[in-house]
Amino acid sequence: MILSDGEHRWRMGDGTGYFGVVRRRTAQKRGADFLAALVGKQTTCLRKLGGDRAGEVRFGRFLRNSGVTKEEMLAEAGLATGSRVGGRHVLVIQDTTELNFSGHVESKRGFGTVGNGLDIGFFLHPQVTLDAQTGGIIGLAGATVLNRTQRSKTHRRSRPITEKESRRWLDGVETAGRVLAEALEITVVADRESDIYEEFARRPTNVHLLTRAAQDRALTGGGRLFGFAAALAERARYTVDVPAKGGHPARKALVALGFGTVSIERPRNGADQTLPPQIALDVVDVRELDPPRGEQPVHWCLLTTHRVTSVTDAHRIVGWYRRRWTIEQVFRTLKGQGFAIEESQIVDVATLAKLATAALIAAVRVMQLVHARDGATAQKLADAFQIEDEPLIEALVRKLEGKTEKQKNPHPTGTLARVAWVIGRLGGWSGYVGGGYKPAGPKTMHYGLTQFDSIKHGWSLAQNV
Ligand SMILES: [Mn+2]
Repeated sequence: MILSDGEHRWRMGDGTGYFGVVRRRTAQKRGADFLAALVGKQTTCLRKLGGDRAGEVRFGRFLRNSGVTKEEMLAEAGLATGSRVGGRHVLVIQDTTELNFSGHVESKRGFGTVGNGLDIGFFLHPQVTLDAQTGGIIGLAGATVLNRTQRSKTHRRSRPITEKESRRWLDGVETAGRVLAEALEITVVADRESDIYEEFARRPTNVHLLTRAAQDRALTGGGRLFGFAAALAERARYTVDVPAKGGHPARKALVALGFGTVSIERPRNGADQTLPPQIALDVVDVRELDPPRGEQPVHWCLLTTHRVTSVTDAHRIVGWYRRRWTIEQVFRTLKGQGFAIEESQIVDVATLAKLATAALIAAVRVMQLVHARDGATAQKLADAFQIEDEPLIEALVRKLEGKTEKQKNPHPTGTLARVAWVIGRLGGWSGYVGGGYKPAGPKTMHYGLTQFDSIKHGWSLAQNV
């Protein structure tokens, strides 16, 4: 079997070629090669990656012994993302997804349990970076891989597991501030699990927070947060789309928007008593007026360190929070056709964590292209590719364009949309839009990247002659 990142090609079969190359390279570069190799494969299911049983064994050994750690891969991804954020306001969406391998219970070693306490697996907790203005994906800032077997380690018993697990939210904020230091502004966006007093108290000075409230916190001077939010004056009224969920059809909801400033009190129990006793935050509350009977009413109570003093500010905050769906899409891509990470045949947890990390980085790259494909994110090629790739991309445009106007790449040179057109075409997309033709989705983009990486390999060989 051959792995390629478009730049290098290694034969796995003799067991020496790949490792011979690897030893001469820096750790970070190795991480990048490994990722590119992974993107170049259609699935993370080991049997398919390895080809046959013998190949499967070899690939498993490669993953275990390649010397590429998940930390190196994440550092590499973070470095690339950090280099793209200069002068931009970025949203960093963080959330947790559960990888469940209960389909292979008997074969797995070293696993912890996932949410239901019985199945085996672990959690991935990434920080996905977006342009705040357009929503275009810039890349991965970092991620935590959490294996719950840590529960049983004696020396950790002194601290409750819930506290250790909630640490990932604080770590994510710290990572964002460090890795994306070149950004004009950083706003970390997260759901209710991230409503942690310490997170607000310890945020780095260059990071803003936007979190959905989970706790009905005591306010300075009396009263509670949820009562305060419910009593906010209505400042605007508008209609939102509520997507279909669990047997409930999609519907429209009329909502009222309110906002105000609060000072939340340090919790009496649980919180580190050296933290500041109060924190000033702004609240944006979106509440459905007249929810239909039997439907879950729309209600978001958002807490932010940004100042909110106008209806425009409040709408902006809600808009940023709604960008959270991007991370849900990354998770769906990771688990869906193409990557199928939960179907991996790898039996030991350290190797699988490595593979999951690589697949996560690749899934973010795939979603970058999906989001950029219609030009709405107005991104440059450099948000996902190397500037040196441009001559090859232009050669591919010429090769793939048809004779009619409809078959031409409609996007300007140097844009990510132009590259997404190429990658989509390489993945099997017809090139047509509208009239029943579907645009290129994650599976097509993933396959297109495979093709691109092998073409790039051939291209760089030709340039070197
Ligand atoms: Mn969540």
